[in-house]
Amino acid sequence: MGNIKHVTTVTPVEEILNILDEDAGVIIDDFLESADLAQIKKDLRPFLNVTNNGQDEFTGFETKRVGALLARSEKCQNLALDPLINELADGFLGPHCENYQLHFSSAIQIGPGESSQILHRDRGVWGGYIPRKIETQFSTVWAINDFTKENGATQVVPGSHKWDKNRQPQIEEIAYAEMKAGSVFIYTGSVLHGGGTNTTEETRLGIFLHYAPSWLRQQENQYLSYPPEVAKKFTPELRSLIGYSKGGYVLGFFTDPNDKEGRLESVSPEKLFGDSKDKYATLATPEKLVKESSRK
Ligand SMILES: O=C(O)CCC(=O)C(=O)O
Ligand SMILES: [Fe+2]
Repeated sequence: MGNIKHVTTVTPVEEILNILDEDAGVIIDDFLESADLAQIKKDLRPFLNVTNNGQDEFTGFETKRVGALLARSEKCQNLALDPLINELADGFLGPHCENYQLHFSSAIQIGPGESSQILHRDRGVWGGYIPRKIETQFSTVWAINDFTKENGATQVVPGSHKWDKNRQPQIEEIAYAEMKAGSVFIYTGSVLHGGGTNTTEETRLGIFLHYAPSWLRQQENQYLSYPPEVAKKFTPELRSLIGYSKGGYVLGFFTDPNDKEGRLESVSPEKLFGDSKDKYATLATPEKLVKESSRK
């Protein structure tokens, strides 16, 4: 069976990033306290209870998915903003972008009797796979209960982010993200993976929070999941992470169509919330931008 390396919350960031480069998957053990897990379950239970199973093989006929997690669980906000995770996301995505953003949030509950999800590469959302130099997705899967091979632990093929497109894994190359509740599995956009088969009587619950460079379309539309009236209750840091910020000097600016005073004309979305912070306003000028781009 393929093998996923395990590290701890005190393993140096560089070491974890090196494992990700090599294997495209790693587990950080014992991250969350049991009180956090109980609270997350409590927060999400009402939504999971009323959500239907998936409608096709990919989403799983015995699998429930609940999104907009930041609006539904304060603990999930903490997960999205966790300093170690963000240090890793920054180390991983940072070389390819000025800013990264939250790309996707989903509680995925695999129920009894679910069969394996097809192995896939998440980066398929941006078009087919060809081995590329830039990895554009940093994904976290927080185990809310124990993940076991029997209850549907995520299958992953370590190292498959470097494979030719048509190479298929042998059974023994497939690993399972088996981990204790409170641990987090990190994987990246080009690695083959998929939900596992659940042969038990229990459900498997994971919180999926994915990050991507701010120059890419987000999988879960963050502006509709958290429209301004929801986002105004978030901290500026969280709003910025979901995309109410600029991703570069002129990337993602905002104009208020009702503004008759020129107050919110071509500004950073942060201004919508009365926060005038815009690091690009001082860091970049049109002249500098032209100079920078002509250098490339
Ligand atoms: O549930 C899982 O373990 C994996 C789900 C997944 O990879 C997906 O839906 O893209
Ligand atoms: Fe996936």
